[in-house]
Amino acid sequence: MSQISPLTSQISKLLIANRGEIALRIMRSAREMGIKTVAVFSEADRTALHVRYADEAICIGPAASSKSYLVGHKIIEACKQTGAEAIHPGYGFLSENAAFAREVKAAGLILIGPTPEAMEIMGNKLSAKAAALKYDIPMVPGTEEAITDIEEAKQRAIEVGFPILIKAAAGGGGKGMRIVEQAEDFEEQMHLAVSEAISAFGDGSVFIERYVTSPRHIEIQVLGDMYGNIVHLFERECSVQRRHQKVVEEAPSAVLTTEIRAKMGKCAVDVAQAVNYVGAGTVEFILDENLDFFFLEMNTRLQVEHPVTEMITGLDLVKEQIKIARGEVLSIKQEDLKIIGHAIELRVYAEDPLNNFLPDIGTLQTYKTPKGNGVRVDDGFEEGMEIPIYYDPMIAKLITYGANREEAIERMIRAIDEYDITGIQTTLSFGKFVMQHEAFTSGKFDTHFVNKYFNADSLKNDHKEEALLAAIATVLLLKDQKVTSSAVAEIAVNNWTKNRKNY
Ligand code: MV4
Repeated sequence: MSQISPLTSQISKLLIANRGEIALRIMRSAREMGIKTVAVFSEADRTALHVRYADEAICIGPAASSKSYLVGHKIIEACKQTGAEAIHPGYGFLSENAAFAREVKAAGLILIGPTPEAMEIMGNKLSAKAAALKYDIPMVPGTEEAITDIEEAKQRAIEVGFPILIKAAAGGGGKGMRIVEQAEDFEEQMHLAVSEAISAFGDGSVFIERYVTSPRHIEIQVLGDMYGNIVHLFERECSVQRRHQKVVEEAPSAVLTTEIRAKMGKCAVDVAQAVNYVGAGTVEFILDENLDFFFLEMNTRLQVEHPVTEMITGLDLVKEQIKIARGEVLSIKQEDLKIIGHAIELRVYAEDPLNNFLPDIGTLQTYKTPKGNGVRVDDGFEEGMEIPIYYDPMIAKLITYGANREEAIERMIRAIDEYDITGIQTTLSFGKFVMQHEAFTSGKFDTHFVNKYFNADSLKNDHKEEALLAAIATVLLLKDQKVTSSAVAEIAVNNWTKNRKNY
């Protein structure tokens, strides 16, 4: 039962400062709660689904995000114009921007998210680690402060042991990260890391950590209210990634024991506690071969992969975020939380896995989503729509749920086969490759999965089989007609190119 707390505020209209699948995802929860929704959109998104779904919609500028979705004052202005009392920033764009969070507050509006102070501390890996030092949180050995003296840092690197990893404090997406194998390369790599960090983040602060060579990336979902109550909603395994872009996520992880899960969960709650965390957040860890884990950083937003946590806990994270922002006391107790079943998410990108994942733009000529038991599709497109070039190439998130990991995988394969997309190339076939790979099914994989096992040929064989079947079918069809074998071959190839699923 939820308690009535003294500080609740009314949210009758919510502005969603985002686009695509996540804007729709947020609006659906708001609508279920009886909250009116306001969409903002760029000129490229006039006909987008999030605009049509919302109760009201305001154009905030040209296609480029820097002129629309990233312009804080236009979004605050849209709230004033429509009477929205709160803003949900989703992920990306302004979601982790502390300056924006302050402007929203100053305008008398509610930002669905943590305080600007928490965003700021967690926005820097060094200040995040410093905050976590208050508690007994395992961290990778290295330097606790930004490196100012290269010789001193090199001595520390020798103490810690090579290989070491240089990281940018302001970093994200693997930028400004460099592996150093031996002491004599240290100085050169340090200079390269600093200049990369300056050009990417305008901040050249770097630090070092021992390089964990084969880690798994495991993160813990947390929720905190305004009264210091914090719970964790277990882990998500996100090791299947390509160039720091996650491709497959699942919950729970195939390798965590109940004991490690509880320890990691407690650490995540402590990290959140260290910054008086309010709202939904994610604490990121790496896990080594001995199942020892280390805190890396905290993301102060709703994450793309949040649905897998929703599936295994039965919670609606967006609703929880809104209730927290209204000032309600967390209605969830840690001891009541339980993992039920297994969920997997595949990110469907408009990228060609046969061509080095080159972004593929164009029109969704066919777009039919899979349905049925245990299948959830979070998307923002319809058949006939164009994928705009201005934004993230993610078309959809395909999420499957099962009683256990095997069933979730089987459902994912079934759902991938049912998904019918033509007009653009997508990562669906790559997802099927992952689901069928022994390293994935056995659970024995790490962040190197894609580099280690995937090349375009692994998919081409799949297509060869399809081509052969098409050829046989064509021969059977034409066997009564007088045609040459080369003509049969040509027709077969044509049939195959026309009919093959564009995935
Ligand atoms: C590491 C690591 C190994 N050792 N830190 C990459 C992005 C940033 N979030 C942290 N990252 C890593 N930090 C130490 N000390 C390996 C990675 C890493 C990684 C982590 C999570 C998911 C994917 C990754 C891919 C490459 C490297």
